[in-house]
Amino acid sequence: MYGGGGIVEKFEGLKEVSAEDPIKLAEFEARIDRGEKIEPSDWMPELYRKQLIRMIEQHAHSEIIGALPEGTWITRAPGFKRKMALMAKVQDEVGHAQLLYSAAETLGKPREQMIEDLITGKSKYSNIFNYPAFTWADCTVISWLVDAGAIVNQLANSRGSFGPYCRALERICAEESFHLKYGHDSVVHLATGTPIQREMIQAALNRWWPPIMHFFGPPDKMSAHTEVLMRWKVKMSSNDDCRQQFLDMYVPKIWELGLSLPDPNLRKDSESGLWLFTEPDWEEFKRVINGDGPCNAERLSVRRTVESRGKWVKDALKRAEAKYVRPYA
Ligand code: BYC
Repeated sequence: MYGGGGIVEKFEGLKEVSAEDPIKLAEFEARIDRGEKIEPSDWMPELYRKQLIRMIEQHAHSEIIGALPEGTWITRAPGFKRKMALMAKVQDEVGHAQLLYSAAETLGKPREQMIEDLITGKSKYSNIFNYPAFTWADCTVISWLVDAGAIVNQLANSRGSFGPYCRALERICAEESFHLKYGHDSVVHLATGTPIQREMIQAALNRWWPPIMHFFGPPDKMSAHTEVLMRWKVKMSSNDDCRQQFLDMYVPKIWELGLSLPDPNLRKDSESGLWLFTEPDWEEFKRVINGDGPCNAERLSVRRTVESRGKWVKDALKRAEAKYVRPYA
């Protein structure tokens, strides 16, 4: 089935793949087809390594930057219980970044380089975190629907081919499912509250809907990486499939709360079973992921400040030979 030539032909446009040893490539693809996990010390095509580093690194950056819009609400959360829950959630997101940076490091890119590429704007991170969380309702929409979208994508990919990424995703999904419950509870509280609370949550939903539609990535026909990533089981569900699954699971729940969505064309087609919607503005998406969204500059500036303020801690940790100096009493 895997005559090396056949595989290489399918990747005709991809010079890097056709330069690989065809026998090793065939063995690699056969392992993937059998559902085996690829581990960091196993042979892998350079393109697989590169694509994984790109995707896992962007994912890690998204977690660490994603902690910022909700993080700003910790001091302003309504009530002690919600403050505690939000604090734990934000801490989890930063923990997810740690897991993901470790998974990406196994592929050979040092963490310092990844952080450098984030703060210099070289690497991407999720579009969604470049929008402001003006009100507490914005914060609850992130906790519910952004986490919901993330779970759809991550649950699928946790069954993928690269061992360290899959194991990180399994743990992340378990934690995200608590976030989802907390987010849902917070949204229900507002949606069943006073008229002002209902107005707040509706306004937040209207603001976040377009970036949420963007969150799953461009339509499959415009997606640059889906084909090769799905072939090698890094992505187990395409951008369009994840978006459809999200709409199927969450639009009815949003409508049940008496809330509306800012898309008059949004409906489920009874024949195809697919959701129909107005295409979100893909030009805006491109601008935002390339650094020109409402909050990109602010988000990166926070990370740069954190890096420069925390540098002495990292330097101290690296100097194992340095003697501990007793502080004055
Ligand atoms: N945002 O060929 P495509 C969380 C880029 S955080 C920005 O379809 P691919 C949370 C894409 O990178 C969890 N950029 O790409 C945290 C590519 O650009 P480059 C976030 C995007 O990789 C805190 C170009 O567009 N989840 O849950 O096949 C609080 C072409 O796209 C986006 C992940 O990171 C986007 N939305 O598929 C609360 C999941 N979409 O690299 C919650 C991991 C596309 O060629 N990532 N681009 O310059 C993935 O699953 C995939 O990378 C994507 C995109 C589905 C996002």
